[in-house]
Amino acid sequence: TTIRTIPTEPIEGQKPGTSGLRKKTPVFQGHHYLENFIQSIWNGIGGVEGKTLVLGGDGRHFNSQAAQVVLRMAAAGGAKKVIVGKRALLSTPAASNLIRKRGADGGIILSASHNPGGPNGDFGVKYNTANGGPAAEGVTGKIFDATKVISEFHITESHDVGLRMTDTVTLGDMEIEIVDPVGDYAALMAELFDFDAIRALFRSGFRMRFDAMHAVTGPYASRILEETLGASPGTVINAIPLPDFGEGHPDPNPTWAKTLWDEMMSDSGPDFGAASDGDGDRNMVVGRKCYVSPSDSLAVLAANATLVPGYRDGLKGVARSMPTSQAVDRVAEKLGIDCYETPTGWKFFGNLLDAGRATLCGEESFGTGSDHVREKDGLWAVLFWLNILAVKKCSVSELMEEHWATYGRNYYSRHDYEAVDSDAASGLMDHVRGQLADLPGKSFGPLTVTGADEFAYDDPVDGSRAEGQGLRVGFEGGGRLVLRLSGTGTEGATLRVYLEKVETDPAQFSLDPQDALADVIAAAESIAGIRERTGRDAPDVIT
Ligand code: VG1
Ligand code: CO
Repeated sequence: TTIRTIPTEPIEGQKPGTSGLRKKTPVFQGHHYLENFIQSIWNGIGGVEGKTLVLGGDGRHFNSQAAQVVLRMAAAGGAKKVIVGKRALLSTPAASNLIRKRGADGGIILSASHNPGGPNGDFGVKYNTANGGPAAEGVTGKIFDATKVISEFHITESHDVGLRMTDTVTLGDMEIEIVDPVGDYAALMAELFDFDAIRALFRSGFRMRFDAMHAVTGPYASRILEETLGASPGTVINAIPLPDFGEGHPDPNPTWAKTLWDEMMSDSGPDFGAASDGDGDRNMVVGRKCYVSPSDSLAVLAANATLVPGYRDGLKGVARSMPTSQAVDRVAEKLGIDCYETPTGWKFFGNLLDAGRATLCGEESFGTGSDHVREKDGLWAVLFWLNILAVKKCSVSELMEEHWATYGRNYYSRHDYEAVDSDAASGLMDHVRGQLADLPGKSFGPLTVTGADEFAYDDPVDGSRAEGQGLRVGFEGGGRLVLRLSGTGTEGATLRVYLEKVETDPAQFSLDPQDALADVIAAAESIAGIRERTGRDAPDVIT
């Protein structure tokens, strides 16, 4: 094999966002676009010579072709070995696990996660470091710097490497190990959870539906839930990963997982429903006629963790992203453990997990995880719930009622305005930012502002600081309004409005969150002027 050096020029806008670089698929397929970014990763991390990398993706359109480019460029860079999932598939948590288990130096994940795929959908590339987690800001900064000065890339000339069977092959001097994407991950789950108890639960007639949304978790969920744990055939729906996710939007929420949602909201629905996203790191959990908000899910897992073998000894601490509701804070308080508040994006949890300060982490965006890997993990959260239900022998709604009775209920909702004009969105943020100093003491209907600021985070482990991480307004009684712009979108700007209200009166625990939050929603409108500035009457997605 010959290594070729190809002259190139910097391409604008290759700046990794909340979770890697995401662009429209045709942009990624453009001249040298992928090659420039991969070479910039190699350059940003000091080269890949002698290193071992993990490689896999969520199977979306362009996944296979991109994997071949990464393999050829890893070989050209002198990498010692690449461990790649069969058919270039690996869920994000499975990739994280492989990096850790095999002591690899890092990994490349080909995914735009919950964004739609296909020829006109989105594609993405993410670099994870040796701890198995998304590269921290210091590293992504170096990669971005490298994209701005790149002048050439290196690639081997070769035929495509066959990835259809588990095998070990070579590309030039580089070894390629093609692995079963599910095996190691399934083994890890069996270590953490009481599989016998979950098997008994399914044997007792407990019915479940898992919507894999034609994304990467299909093979994982089929193997673990149906083949290993004995859930009845058909429990996993949309189980075959498709390059365009069956024209769906692989985002597990009430809007996009509509089929599952409708089934769960009917009287004769299954006992338990769940869904996962494109790359398998998100989860939605829903009981019969009982939706569990992701923020509540994190709180419930924390409160019941010692019922699960992998967490029997208790939690070292918990962490949540800033916009995530404070439900878990109440659990941490009761348990007497630390609760950290980090900026949005899993990369900010890495140091806390590595330092043993937090065991469980979560985000309001359907992300929950623990120190078993360094990514959020969809199927893990689902198994955690199953394990708790198997031990407590109660329904999801009974468990939620018990939880709220103990800790109170943090009503919570997120309103997303998608593909908003970028200038209008930044104008809105500037408008709110300009009011922050004057807001405390002001009232909006029955709500009085107690504090308002722009969130900045000082990492307690390495001292790094992340600024400009969202605007937050706190109200008397613990309610909050948070505004931020998405860092994963590929079209215009996406405005996220996060709404929270603390309720301690048990008579008020069963309201529709949109009704319970009406005052906070009205305050958001008065403060931010969302309708006028975005030109929208209502959010595109409510979760
Ligand atoms: C969104 C979520 C964030 C999550 C990120 C990646 O980011 O809000 O909580 O970590 O997606 O998730 P943003 O910047 O668009 O709000 V995934 O499953 O798409 O990797
Ligand atoms: Co994801």
